[in-house]
Amino acid sequence: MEKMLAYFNETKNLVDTKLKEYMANKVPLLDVLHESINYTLHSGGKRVRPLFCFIVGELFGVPREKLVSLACALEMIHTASLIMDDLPHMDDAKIRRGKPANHLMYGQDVAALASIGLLTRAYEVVLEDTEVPEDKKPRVVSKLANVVGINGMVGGQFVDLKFSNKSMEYETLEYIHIHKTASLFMAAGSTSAIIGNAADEEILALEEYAMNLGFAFQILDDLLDATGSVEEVGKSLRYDKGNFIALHGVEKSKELVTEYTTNALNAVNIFDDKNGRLTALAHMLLKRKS
Ligand code: GRG
Repeated sequence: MEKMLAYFNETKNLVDTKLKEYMANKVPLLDVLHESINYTLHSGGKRVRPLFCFIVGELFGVPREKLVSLACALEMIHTASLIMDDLPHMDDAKIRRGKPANHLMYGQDVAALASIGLLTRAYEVVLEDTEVPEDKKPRVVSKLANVVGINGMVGGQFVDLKFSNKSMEYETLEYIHIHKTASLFMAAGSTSAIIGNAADEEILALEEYAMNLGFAFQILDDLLDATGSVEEVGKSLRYDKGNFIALHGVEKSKELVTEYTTNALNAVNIFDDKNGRLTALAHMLLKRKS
């Protein structure tokens, strides 16, 4: 586990440095917009999606410099979604990563623009990166667009806003979490695998792993909402909407975390002794407290 933590910190530092480069401001008139973007981009995110992207790259022998723009793009999409999710007409959250939400610092107008600015920059950095093979870019960018769009996070957020309540069907909850949370994990795995020339069955195995891990991650998020404190978890907690805890209770939800994690690990058995870091990542996420 210590080795994994060292690897985690290495990739996190690489991503942090590159994100600063990508989001450096060259136009003084845009200072406040960049401040708003960088406020949330560098407010202590765990960088889990980039980490998964690098782990998958390693499976296929892809050097980190070929993946760093993609890893940053995943984090930019994730951060854009957090800023938007916290807005008053969405989740109306006041605290994110232990700090005031972006719109409370910069206003709703600036926060909305920061989110869109980050989102669009994500596509730009991958497309402009000469390290990413040209023939892979259309498939990678298409996956990244798909995961955000109507059949991805936007759709998941819509269903969450309009249909989430304590008595909703399990299928509705499943739809929300596959699209809001698991799908970006899946895209992190599949886009990195595409750059690594993975076979279709390997991409499918990684998507299966990511979907199950994303689910376990989300149930854990709900458990933290239900049993943690704002100070510990570092964000506004949601008790009001339907979630795994409302549907199954705390104990059953904990069992589900283990069940989905086991499914995730089974999915990547095809990589035999090369799946050590995927196993370590799953165990690390199981232990998270925020
Ligand atoms: C992509 C701009 C854009 C919009 C899409 C707003 C929206 C539509 C979707 C919301 C998606 C969302 C916020 C899902 C929650 C996912 C989740 C479990 C977040 C917590 O992830 P961590 O723990 O967070 O990795 P840190 O703080 O570590 O980065």
